[in-house]
Amino acid sequence: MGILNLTPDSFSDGGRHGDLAAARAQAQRLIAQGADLLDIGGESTRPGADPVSAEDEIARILPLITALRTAGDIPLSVDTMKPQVARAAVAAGATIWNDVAALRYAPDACDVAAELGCQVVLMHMQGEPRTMQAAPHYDDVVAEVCAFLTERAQAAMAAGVARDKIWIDPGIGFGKSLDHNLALLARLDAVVALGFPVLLGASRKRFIAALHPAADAPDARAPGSIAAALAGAQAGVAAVRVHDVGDTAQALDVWTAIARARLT
Ligand code: HH2
Repeated sequence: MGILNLTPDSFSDGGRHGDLAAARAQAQRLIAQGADLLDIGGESTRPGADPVSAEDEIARILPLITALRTAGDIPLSVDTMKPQVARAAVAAGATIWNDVAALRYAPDACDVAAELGCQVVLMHMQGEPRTMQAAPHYDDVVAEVCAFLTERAQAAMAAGVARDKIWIDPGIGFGKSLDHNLALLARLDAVVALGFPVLLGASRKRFIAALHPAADAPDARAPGSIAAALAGAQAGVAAVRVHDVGDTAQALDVWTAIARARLT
């Protein structure tokens, strides 16, 4: 899953694809590099980010979704917490609602997901984006994230979302310390064992710089991001959400070939 943020302030690619022509060009680059789907976002969820109105978010993302839907058939995902934004994106041709709030942002979120009939990604986050990194705390992060994801999947299904439309995501970096992120990356098999396809989003995140201080700039974090993606592949995740699509695709192709050769 290639990341395309149409935000002025995303931690890695914020402000880079502001106008429609630049965003379309970036989408074409990600597709050429091997993306199987694109995740389009109009609000940054980085720690400390300022909230955006639904109207502004829709105005940022809709022209691109419409243009990409007309030009080709790559599946499109909309990265939003707001049912109103998901509704507009799906009407314009997105087929996946990627929700970092796991359908908790608005009281009608589960009902809207059911009504839209799209796929939905339920991500774990402790707290809310503005303050989530202040003092994250867990007694057992893996068990608590798994319990949360199970509860959210049940809530979605109780509202009428079909089981086979649900993805889950442990939410690397969302209300988590370095140790919490590492514990989750080490036990992705436990998340996979919950029985839903897992999306992993570790790309260019801050924990990489914590482990390798020379990677302070987000776009210097591709190698660490790829290491995390390979840990995901090893555990059986269904997709990785990444900025560096070409490099990640190359690493995954080699890793997959080695894994297959092991079986023959
Ligand atoms: N991470 C980010 C945003 N959306 N969605 C899922 N499902 N999983 C993630 O890990 C995830 C996500 C944060 O990264 P990015 O979009 O690059 O930055 P920003 O939130 O600043 O726009």
